Amino acid sequence: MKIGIVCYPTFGGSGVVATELGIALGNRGHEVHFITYKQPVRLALLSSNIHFHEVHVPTYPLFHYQPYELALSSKLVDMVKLHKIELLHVHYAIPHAYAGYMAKQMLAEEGISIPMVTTLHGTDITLVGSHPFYKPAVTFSINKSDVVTSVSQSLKEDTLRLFDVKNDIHVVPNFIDMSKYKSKFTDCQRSMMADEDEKIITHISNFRKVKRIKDVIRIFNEVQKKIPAKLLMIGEGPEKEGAELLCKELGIAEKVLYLGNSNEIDRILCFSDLFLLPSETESFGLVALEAMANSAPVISSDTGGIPEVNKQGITGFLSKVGDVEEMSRNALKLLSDEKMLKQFKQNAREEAEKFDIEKIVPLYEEIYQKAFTIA
Ligand code: GMT
Repeated sequence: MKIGIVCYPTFGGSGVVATELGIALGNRGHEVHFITYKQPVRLALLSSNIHFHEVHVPTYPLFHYQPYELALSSKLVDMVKLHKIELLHVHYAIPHAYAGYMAKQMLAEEGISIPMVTTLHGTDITLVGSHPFYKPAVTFSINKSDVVTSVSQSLKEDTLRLFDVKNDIHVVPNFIDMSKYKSKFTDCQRSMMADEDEKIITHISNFRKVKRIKDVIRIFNEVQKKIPAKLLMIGEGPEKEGAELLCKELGIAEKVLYLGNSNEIDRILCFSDLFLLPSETESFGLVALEAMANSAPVISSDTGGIPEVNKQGITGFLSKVGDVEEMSRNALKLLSDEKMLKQFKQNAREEAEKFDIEKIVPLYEEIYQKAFTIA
């Protein structure tokens, strides 16, 4: 199959999922074309059947906002015609599903019919998409997609609650390539981050409000009062400065390392004892799955799709959003009981295996076949 993938090329989960899916489809013999404004961060290697086409948006002083949707839909039309792309898979409704639908319509004018699969990822529904300023366009583009998928049951329910959706939503969970975790990294840099006797706690995100970064710091603050520990913070975003200030105020700045963005998070997760994800909402929590694949148990909030990934009392603990006290207690309970910690680490890894890419990619291939019969 010749598949065009549209996604955000950044560090966010939707871009990561789209990129890993495209690579896996390429490995399974499909021809994959990524169409976006920058080469996706996880797309290190292009090959004979994995291509990248950059969307250029020329700036013009008249425009206060440059029309990306227009440039994207035009590029989609050109690429579909040039490479004979047979199906479009757009990740994140805004504005990709909208631009995809416009491309479909333009192609139809020329007698070319192409199915479009839209995957909803979370904030395109819960935070941004349901805003009254976007809602009519998002509802329209979801309803005009030939097949719609969501990354969790929880996101499907949110979509049905927030939008007047006419078509079915298929739940296809996010995934992880477990073959990457068969062997441990040999150049493990644990000793550069912490002393032997210190536990390592990790948080990775885009440091936006929804991630409740200050809860991460407060949980760590409670833990480090009782046991030697370091907190590794990976990512960049608007809440970072406030978090750094809070660390200073609490007198723990030396125990918290901010490592910036990284596309090699496994090299840090591989020696992490615990992962913190106290988000306000999370459609899935791909990063929790990545932590679990690296045998790190997860202390998280009990919200959105997180309970579909992190299992209470098995792979970690879940608490009400903002319940820093309980999250700290659970973190301490786990980190101070070596036997329990070992068991949770093993459980986390085993649970992650249920989301192995080998099990999930065929589900997308089935969805593509279905899209052909609908379009
Ligand atoms: O976490 C973010 O804010 C980034 C966002 C994105 O669009 O990349 O992540 C969303 O999609 C991920 C992949 O499907 C999910 O794992 C994240 O849970 C989801 N984020 C939210 O729902 C807040």
